[in-house]
Amino acid sequence: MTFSKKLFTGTMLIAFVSTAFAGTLEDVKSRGILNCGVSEGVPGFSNPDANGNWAGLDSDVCRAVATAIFNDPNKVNFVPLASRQKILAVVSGQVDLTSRTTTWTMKRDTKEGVDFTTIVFYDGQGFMVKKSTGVDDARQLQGATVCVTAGTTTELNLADFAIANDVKLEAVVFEGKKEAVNAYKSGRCDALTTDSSQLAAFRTTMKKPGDHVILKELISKEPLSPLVRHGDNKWKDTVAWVVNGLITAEELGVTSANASDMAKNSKNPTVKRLLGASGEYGNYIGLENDWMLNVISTIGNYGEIFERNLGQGTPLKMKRGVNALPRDGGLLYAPAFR
Ligand SMILES: N[C@@H](CCC(=O)N[C@@H](CS)C(=O)NCC(=O)O)C(=O)O
Repeated sequence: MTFSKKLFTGTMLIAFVSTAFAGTLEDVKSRGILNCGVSEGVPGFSNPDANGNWAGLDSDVCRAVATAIFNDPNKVNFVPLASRQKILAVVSGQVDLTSRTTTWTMKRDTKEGVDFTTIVFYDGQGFMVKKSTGVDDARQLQGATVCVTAGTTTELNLADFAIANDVKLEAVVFEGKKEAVNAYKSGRCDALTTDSSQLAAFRTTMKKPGDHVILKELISKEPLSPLVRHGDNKWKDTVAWVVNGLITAEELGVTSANASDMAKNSKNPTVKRLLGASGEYGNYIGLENDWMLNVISTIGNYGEIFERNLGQGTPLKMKRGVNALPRDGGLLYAPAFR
């Protein structure tokens, strides 16, 4: 046995309520606001700023969906969810969608009552350690204590990693990320593990970020995707095609600055479809035809969202890497907009 685990706080989620639902899109329209599940605070993804406004790539996906429906980015009720709640909140109808660093896995997709929409960020699980330890490879963590959050793929991958590499690790499991990060900060654990992008985000909150290193090796695939309740295909289409539209806009060079001009003047047939100047593409998903024009004018394309929240001008200074378009060497690829 190479892996042991301690559960620190034990509140388990109680059975979920099953409710009768109309179509989610119709519910959202008649409610007049989108209930969007986000994290409890991950800089760059979903994090309340000093004024309590949610900022980040995941929060911007919520705003993009609201703008597609209402032409108003403020028609979002942000619902902070701990990791354990992110699936249940969608299944029970507490939120219309969860946009919260959630990995698309087969079990979640097939057994847990949710559907994933489209990948917004390609991530992988990593480790952060204090520089002073001299550790530069996860296999050197022999005998280490590792802080981790409950209800995550992280917890499962850590166990797999220990078994596959015959590394003896002690997982110290916390209900919330705050507790896990604070435990690492206080020296309770030798390492902290989660999605590598989140480690980069949490490092910015350390007293001396330079004292901590994120090990290069990634031990898992974490394709992050917004998720909706299983079985409402129309709503799934709506959310998926808003994100696909953000990626397509970047491919086509449509930005917040030029979208309205391109809607009027572009001769490119794909641009015209995207911006509602030709075809009925908005109507296909129950929206107005200028849905993406409104989204891009207000929120920007995927590249603008990435740079604003995660890019070089932010404390995270993240490179696009695999989250670049294929023409720039990345994996971010939307299905065809036609
Ligand atoms: N991508 C993984 C991990 C997601 C995750 O969000 N993990 C922790 C990181 S410590 C977390 O809960 N972060 C944000 C929060 O608690 O609000 C999953 O889908 O399970």
